Amino acid sequence: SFLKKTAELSSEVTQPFPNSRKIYVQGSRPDIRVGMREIDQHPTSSSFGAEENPPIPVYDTSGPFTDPDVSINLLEGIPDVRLNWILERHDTEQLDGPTSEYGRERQDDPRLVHLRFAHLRAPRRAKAGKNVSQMHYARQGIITPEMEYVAIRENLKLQELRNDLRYAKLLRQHQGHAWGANLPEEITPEFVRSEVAAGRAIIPANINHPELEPMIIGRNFRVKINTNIGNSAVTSSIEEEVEKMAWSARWGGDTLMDLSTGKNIHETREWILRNAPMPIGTVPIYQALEKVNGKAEDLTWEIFRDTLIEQAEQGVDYFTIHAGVRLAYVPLTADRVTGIVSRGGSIMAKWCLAHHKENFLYTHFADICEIMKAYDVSFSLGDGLRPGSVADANDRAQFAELETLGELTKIAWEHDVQVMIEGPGHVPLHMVKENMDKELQDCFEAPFYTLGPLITDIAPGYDHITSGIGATNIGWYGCAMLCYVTPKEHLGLPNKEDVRVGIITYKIAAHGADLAKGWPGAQIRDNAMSKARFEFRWEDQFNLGLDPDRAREYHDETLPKDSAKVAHFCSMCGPHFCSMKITQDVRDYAAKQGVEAEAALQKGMEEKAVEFVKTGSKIYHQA
Ligand code: IRN
Ligand code: FE2
Repeated sequence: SFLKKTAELSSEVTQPFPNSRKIYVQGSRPDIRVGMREIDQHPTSSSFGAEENPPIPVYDTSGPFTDPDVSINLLEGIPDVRLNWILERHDTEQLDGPTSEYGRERQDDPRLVHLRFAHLRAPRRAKAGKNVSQMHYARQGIITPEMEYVAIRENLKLQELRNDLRYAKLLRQHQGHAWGANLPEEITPEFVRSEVAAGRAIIPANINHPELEPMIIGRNFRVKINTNIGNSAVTSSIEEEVEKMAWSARWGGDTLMDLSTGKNIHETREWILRNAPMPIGTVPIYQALEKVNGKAEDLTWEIFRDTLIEQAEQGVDYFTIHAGVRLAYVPLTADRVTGIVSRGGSIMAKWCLAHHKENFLYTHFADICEIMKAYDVSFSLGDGLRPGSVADANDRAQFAELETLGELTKIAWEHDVQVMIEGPGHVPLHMVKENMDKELQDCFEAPFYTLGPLITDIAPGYDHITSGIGATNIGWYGCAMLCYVTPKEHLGLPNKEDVRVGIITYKIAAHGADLAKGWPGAQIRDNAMSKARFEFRWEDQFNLGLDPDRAREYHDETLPKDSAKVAHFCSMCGPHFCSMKITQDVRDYAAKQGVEAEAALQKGMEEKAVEFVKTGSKIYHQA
């Protein structure tokens, strides 16, 4: 009954987006099929006839969940789209079973056996002496299928659109400004390779996560967002966590961190991974702490090491490792307003103080690299000393840690292990740019991955916004990935609705940054939306949005009738005072009269002025 119950996702998660189609763009070989979504639009009808509005392709993180042609059985996991790429490299070997102690003990768990049979999978590991990281391949000049996949994904059919007359106007775009970045006109697989080789971008892709649809994190690519699930909920079940993962994929989460700490942690992770199209990250020190019953001082390198291997063999794509919390930095937090706010940071600080020894993650860093490269797990070097209040922003503790993360980046790169750097936290707006600049300098341009930052501390309940503002700014300055914050930040565990709001907020931040940077083609969706809005194509306006359901719901709150979906007004200004309606009337008038636009505008406005005086009492709202 347990298995039966967890076999299906809710229709809320799997229903296709309105008027959208899942499409696949094929690469140089048939098994490189990159999923995208295309939003169909209605034609424009005017007095001059009907004009076709072409479909708008959008980046799609929802994997197979929104593809009606793929039937999902959570018991079996989603298709292994990447498996053949891993096998054909002939540099890995399949193990008899998990090699970690903890993994072995759970090998025959009835809740896992099913998944493993379905996939006939035991973990794989690099053959002796081999390094299976994408960075390692890139540095040898090899373009992997994963690299080609992300190149197609980032391009989003732009070349095709440029050759299609129907998109001519939609391609109009303002000149952006990318701070010190180098955005190409077209993303080629070779460009992807060179960015990964240089360490400026990472493709988190564990060889034990064959279900992954590869994606790239780097400042010369689209800005990405990370979502978190799990947390401390003792109440939430495995099925709920899997549902949350799919929910995150649906709304646009590019990566997902499983921060579960409760019971069934290993089993939950297995279910998530076998069904996750996006890279999955974890903070292994959380599970290690559970293994010593929450007593930080009892942590050992051996327990931590076993946890790393356990999770690497399950397929976790990136690990947050708080190796920059050095013993000498802990006293630097003494005068802070909010001390150490990072969970992982506080665990390591406690261990350092209890033993008066250097952080074992720091002293064993090279050993960690050996594990990472045997599975291609990427580092997300943790910001254990990030500021938890604007008062503590950019202080010595924070920056001392950042400098150490730079030192560790170099060591990881000597092993060809992929790295990104975690960043703050709470930072007032005028101090945000310094964070980005210093990260690029100290960490040799490794991708930055920040939590917000929150630009003020005064708005509990709205911290998706306080942080979304900081995130938009740092994304523009060159931050590669933004860790989402939900409205429940500082207050409680987010529910499904909070997750959705958090994701949409961060999609706005990431897209705003792409626009500001001048990412090629970023503005197409805005242009399509604005055209639909101007032409009162209400359905298209909803459907082109990040959250079509919410847009429709808000519209229908005051004008629920179907007829309102073609009306040339909304309830905001009412029928007579819609500026867009007036402009259109003016244009029609100009076309009919054959008068110059300027003159028509003048004349039209005078007529509207008369109308205004007559019907002024009908204003419903004013924004
Ligand atoms: C991102 C940037 N800085 C921190 N994060 C995320 O915060 C990190 O990736 C993880 O998901 C979460 C919890 O980290 P701490 O509190 O253990 O540092
Ligand atoms: Fe905070």
